[in-house]
Amino acid sequence: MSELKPAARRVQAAADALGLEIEVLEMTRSTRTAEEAAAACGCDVAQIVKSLVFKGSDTDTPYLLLVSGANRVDEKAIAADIGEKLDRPDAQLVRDVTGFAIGGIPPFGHAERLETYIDEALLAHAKVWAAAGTPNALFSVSPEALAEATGAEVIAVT
Ligand code: 5CA
Repeated sequence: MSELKPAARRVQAAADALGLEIEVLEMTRSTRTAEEAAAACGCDVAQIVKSLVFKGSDTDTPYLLLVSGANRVDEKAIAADIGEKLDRPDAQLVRDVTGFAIGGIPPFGHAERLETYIDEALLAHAKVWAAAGTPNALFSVSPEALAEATGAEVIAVT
C-alpha cells in the first residue's frame, strides 16, 4: 500500500472516502489499454472498465462513460440518453477534468465531479476491473457497487 505511486494512492483514498471497499493493486506489467489490463489481471476484456471522458457539443459539459472493454461507444445512439451530441475531447481536457493521464483514468476521484454513465454490459459480470490512476494500477469491484459509488446512470452504449 505505502508503495503505491501518488496517483494510485489518490484513487485508494477516494474509494475509502466513498465507502467503496476496494484495494488498488500495482501490476508489474502495463495496464494502459483494456487488452493489456485484461492480460495483466487474467480476466476477459469485457470485464475491464474503460473510463472515457466525452464533451457535450452544445454545452461543453464533460461526461464520464464507464464502458466495457469489449464495447465501442456509439456516440449517436447515446446522445438521446445524455441529451446532447458528444465530442471526443483532447488529452489535455481529459487531464484537466479528471486530474489523471489517459491510460490510468479511474472511474472516480476526479478533479471535478463528473456526470457519470455506466455501460449496462458491465453489469453482466460479478466482478470488473478499473484503472486506478496510473498505467499499471487496477482494482476489482462489483459493477453494482461501482455504479452506486459513482452515482452512475445505467445505459446501453452500443
Ligand atoms: N488502463 C486502461 C484499462 S482500464 C485504460 O485506461 N483504458 S481506457 O480505454 O479507459 O483508456 C484509453 C482511452 O483513452 C482510449 O480508449 C481512448 O478513448 C482514450 N484516448 C486515447 N488517446 C487519447 C487522446 N489523445 N485524446 C483523447 N482520448 C484519448
